[in-house]
Amino acid sequence: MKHFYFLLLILATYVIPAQTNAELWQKTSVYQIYPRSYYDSNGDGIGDLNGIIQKLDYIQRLGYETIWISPYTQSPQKDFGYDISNYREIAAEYGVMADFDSLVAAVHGRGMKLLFDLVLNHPSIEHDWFKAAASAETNEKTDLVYLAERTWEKRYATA
Ligand SMILES: [Ca+2]
Repeated sequence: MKHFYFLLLILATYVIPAQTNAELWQKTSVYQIYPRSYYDSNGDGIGDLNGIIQKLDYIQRLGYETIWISPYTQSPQKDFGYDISNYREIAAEYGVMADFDSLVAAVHGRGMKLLFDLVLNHPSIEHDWFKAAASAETNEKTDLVYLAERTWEKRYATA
């Protein structure tokens, strides 16, 4: 799936020509940021939202109009942040919600756009909905979470 997004990014950036009636993704240039390895503003060795803010002028000088940020919400980091355990809270290592609000304001203040990489199709096993769905055969979350893991559990339980 990550390769699909990369291909989409290439198409949006280089292949599809800018058109006046085109959608944003068809006409903008996109700078993709993986926050953990981008810019560390507080010296803890982990990139963070304030680090992104500090680099906005640089990104804009490069000619980019839109920033696409890989997941930055709470995650146990078993899939490099793509395993979200809470979609409503900023991961502590990246900052707090006020930092996120500052990032949005700083991006928009430069006339730039911001894309969020919301990974809704595979939350962490630590997400509340996943835990509820996995706790029993049927409950109110069972239909919301597809548990491929159960296949694995059954496979290894009989081995
Ligand atoms: Ca940091």
